[in-house]
Amino acid sequence: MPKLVLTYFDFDGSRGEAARLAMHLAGISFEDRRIATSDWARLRDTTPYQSLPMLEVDGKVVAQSNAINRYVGKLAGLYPKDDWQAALVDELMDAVEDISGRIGSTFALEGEAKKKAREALAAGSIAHFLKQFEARLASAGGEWFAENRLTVADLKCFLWVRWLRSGALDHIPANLVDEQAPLLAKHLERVANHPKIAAYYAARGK
Ligand SMILES: N[C@@H](CCC(=O)N[C@@H](CS)C(=O)NCC(=O)O)C(=O)O
Repeated sequence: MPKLVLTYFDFDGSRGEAARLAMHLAGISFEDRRIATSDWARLRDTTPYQSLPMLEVDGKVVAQSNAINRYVGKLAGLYPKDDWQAALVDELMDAVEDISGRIGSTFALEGEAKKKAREALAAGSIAHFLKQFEARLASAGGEWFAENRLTVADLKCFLWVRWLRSGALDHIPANLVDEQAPLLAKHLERVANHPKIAAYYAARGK
């Protein structure tokens, strides 16, 4: 196994977390380098695209969360070998990036402008993506997004849905997931209750 160092911000979610979970699930040892947001300005230009996560593999660097998820997913046995199943995993992970980016663009807004943008997203793109993810899940058998087993796609979706459902996003109702996509809410519980994932967050006090 190569020497792995995953660099991401010091929180238990978003773009760096699926790779952490995948390595944890597979028992792959890695350095979990968590950086303080106060250090970010200094580190920004040392990363390939001025963003995190990034993964060092025997001293070489790869960036972009989904590239990292695929690479780590292969090491962890959580990425399909079958090309079609792999394409389903890729589709889901890229779609989560699309909708996360749309939500992310509202962070720069304030006051009424933020409220309007978030309410429009909740009623529009977020509702649409939730229903689409649910349809994809249903067509893959209802439990997992590909291969009838947990893959990095399930981890990526779980983290996004958990974020939406946490109520952390002003003007986006925490009950949107349950209202729009009950199958996805069940999927979240399925992933959260995976014994190793539940134990991981319990150990982190989350
Ligand atoms: N497409 C990139 C997006 C990366 C990204 O925007 N990461 C955020 C953290 S989740 C970041 O680095 N923000 C700091 C900044 O943009 O200055 C990926 O999937 O890795």
